[in-house]
Amino acid sequence: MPITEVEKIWMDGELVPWHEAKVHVLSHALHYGSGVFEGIRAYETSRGPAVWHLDEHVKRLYRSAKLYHMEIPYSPEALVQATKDVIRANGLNACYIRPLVIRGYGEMGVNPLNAPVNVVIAVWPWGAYLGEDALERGVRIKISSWRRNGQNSLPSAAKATGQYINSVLAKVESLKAGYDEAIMLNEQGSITDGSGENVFVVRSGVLTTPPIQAGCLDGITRSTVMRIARDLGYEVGEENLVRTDLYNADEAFFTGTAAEITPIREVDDRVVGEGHRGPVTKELQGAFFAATKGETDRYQSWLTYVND
Ligand code: PPE
Repeated sequence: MPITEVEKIWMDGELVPWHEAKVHVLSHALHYGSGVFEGIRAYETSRGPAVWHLDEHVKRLYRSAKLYHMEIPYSPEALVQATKDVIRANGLNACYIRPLVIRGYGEMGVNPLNAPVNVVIAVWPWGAYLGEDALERGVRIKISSWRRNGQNSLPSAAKATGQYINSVLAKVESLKAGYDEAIMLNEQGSITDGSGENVFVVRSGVLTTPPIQAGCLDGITRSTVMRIARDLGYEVGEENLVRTDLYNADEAFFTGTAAEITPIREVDDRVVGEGHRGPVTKELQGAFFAATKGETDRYQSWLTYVND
């Protein structure tokens, strides 16, 4: 998806012009994937832009950094403030937010420990991740022939840049075969997640999503949707799923910061349910988007208002 450029990027404590936010080609992370990152969204509300689950995303960023022995040279509070500052500096009402912590320039060789740690927060307007009509029509997906990286190779508890090369294999395979997205199985054959989304199935009014231990990212939208669904009275379980659980579901959908709640209408050329967005998915989308706009009192604490 092409990037919509804005004015400024927050880089190592300063707001720099978009085209000056550069790193050296010998930066460690470019060669060895030694970076951790987040994907966050800010939504438009009647009180101005508000960042969705900012504290949760910042916490996950620190957990990811800890796994790779990266010391982030800022406090979580400073990164929260920087996020607000960069949104304000660009005058955005709604945007995607990409914090990135990398091992920078100064050392070559796999050992990252002596390379500096650089921190960037970029923002830009980003529409529907899987296409403009995907939120309504749903997407066609394929179970990838590529397996998800295992918990003892590239742990899914961290959101590291390097592990996305695994997602790239799956995503490209699915696109070249004419699908919109891929889902990867783990080495045991259970469903993990999409190349950039968690997955849920609905059957007889019960929602099920794979447990984190299956190898999916501990998605913040996943937890949010579990909470919203329970509040709406649905039973929600975390259980290992196999590919036929997707084929035989009444409904299936993806969750993710970028993907939000995207219905899945076909898996491996099998129509899921009625082949369009189902009623449960629609209800969850309605509750989700109302909350992002600040319209739901009980979920106000999930929003950080940029202008406060
Ligand atoms: N699984 C994967 C592999 C993943 O990358 C994401 C987020 C999720 C699940 C959902 O997690 P959460 O956003 O916390 O609900 N993927 C991010 C990056 C997408 C990209 O193409 O870049 C995102 O959605 O921001």
